[in-house]
Amino acid sequence: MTAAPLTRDQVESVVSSAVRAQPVVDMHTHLYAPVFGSPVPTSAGKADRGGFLLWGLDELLTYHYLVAEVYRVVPATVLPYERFWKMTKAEQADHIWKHLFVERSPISEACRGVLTALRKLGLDVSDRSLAPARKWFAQQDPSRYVDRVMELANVESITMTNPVFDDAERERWLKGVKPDPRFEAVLRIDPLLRDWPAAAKKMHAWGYAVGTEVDDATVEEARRFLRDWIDRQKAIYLALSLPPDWRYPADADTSSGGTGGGGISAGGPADLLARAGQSILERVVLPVCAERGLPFAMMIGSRLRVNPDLRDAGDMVGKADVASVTSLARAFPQNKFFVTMLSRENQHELAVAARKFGNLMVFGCWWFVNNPSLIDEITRMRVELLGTSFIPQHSDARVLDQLVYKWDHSRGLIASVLADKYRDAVDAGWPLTTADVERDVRLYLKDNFRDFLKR
Ligand code: FIX
Ligand code: ZN
Repeated sequence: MTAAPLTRDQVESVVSSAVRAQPVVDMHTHLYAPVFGSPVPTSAGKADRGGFLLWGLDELLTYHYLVAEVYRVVPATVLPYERFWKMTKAEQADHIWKHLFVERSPISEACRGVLTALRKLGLDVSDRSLAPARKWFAQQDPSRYVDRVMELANVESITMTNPVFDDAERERWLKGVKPDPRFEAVLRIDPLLRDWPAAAKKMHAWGYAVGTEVDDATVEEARRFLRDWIDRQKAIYLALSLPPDWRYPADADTSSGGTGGGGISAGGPADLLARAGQSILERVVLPVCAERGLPFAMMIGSRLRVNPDLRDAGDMVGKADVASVTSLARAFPQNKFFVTMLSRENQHELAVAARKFGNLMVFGCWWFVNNPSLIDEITRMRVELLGTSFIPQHSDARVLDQLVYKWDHSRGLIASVLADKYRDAVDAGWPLTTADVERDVRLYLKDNFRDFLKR
């Protein structure tokens, strides 16, 4: 017997409960399983020794989003970058807390996120002091803390980002590492397309007979390199980010409004780099992804290190070319593409592109569009254009505790959009049930991702 259809007034609470109750599979983060190790705080005056799994108050406060924001308040002419980077994490955190939380109201999304995380962890900062919170974090046991955060955030699986061209990452895998099954690996390969000559040099040193020239021998060896690392990491997809001026094909003429291509000086070094990247994409990355049935994730629109002194905080957004995405999806129908774009201006065109290609899965409100006003706008537009066939969000968390706030904030926004859309369906006479809502929410927060991996 089918359950009684929901009334218009029942929709909001049913949707909100379903969204809160549905465990999330977080398809893109920079988090690591505890087995990779965590940074070891060092004494004052020295920066912390690097580590993989970042967690706790000082990491929350020194998130690169907040570093960028504090440098708007205390400029480099007052606090030279080098001096900031020489501080310990605790000293950096104190500096950010003072200037962005105490001396000004913490109302940016990144500031608000810290407050949400602390509140939901049961910490009280009403006295505006960090001391009690610091004491509490110092008492947490990292391995049990992962369980607590995943439970609080209602996240059942964390997808890592594993950049094979990063020496520390590569060494860690070569030593042998078996992540906890709740953490899944993604083979991140940005230099392959962003800087093939540099990538080729590293790969050659690692024993793969590749050359700068992308000839048949290099193609075979580069494919072997990817297969080796997919197997070593048990990677569930391959990923990279691309600059706003990435084009596919690299040399298509766009002066006549042609589809895709162009945007990079013809014949210059940039053009050669673009052509090498295109060969690697067409002859190495996509064939290996297709043979292994793995999606290829493209995160498009990040212009890296426009202010190098800010390090990870120094990256910028740029409007990219959606026609290049459609050219690629059309040229490689046997491949599966996850795509997210960084510029607000690209979102509508990308959603329409996804209507044209079933092998294109749009995901997330990435980085500079991961803010309430834009999550609402983008999710509303995507539901109107794509229905239930997209992945509304990923956290991009770099610090474990961020899962608590990123998913709390996003669940609220996604629920609000869905409630409006379900009310419209009820108003149009559709006999919507709670089971329908729960099924759709599971698609949005888990099954669209899992099913696309298996497709
Ligand atoms: O390329 C990426 O995976 C980006 O998400 C990161 O590079 C970026 O720093 C980030 O963490 C944004 O949220
Ligand atoms: Zn990321």
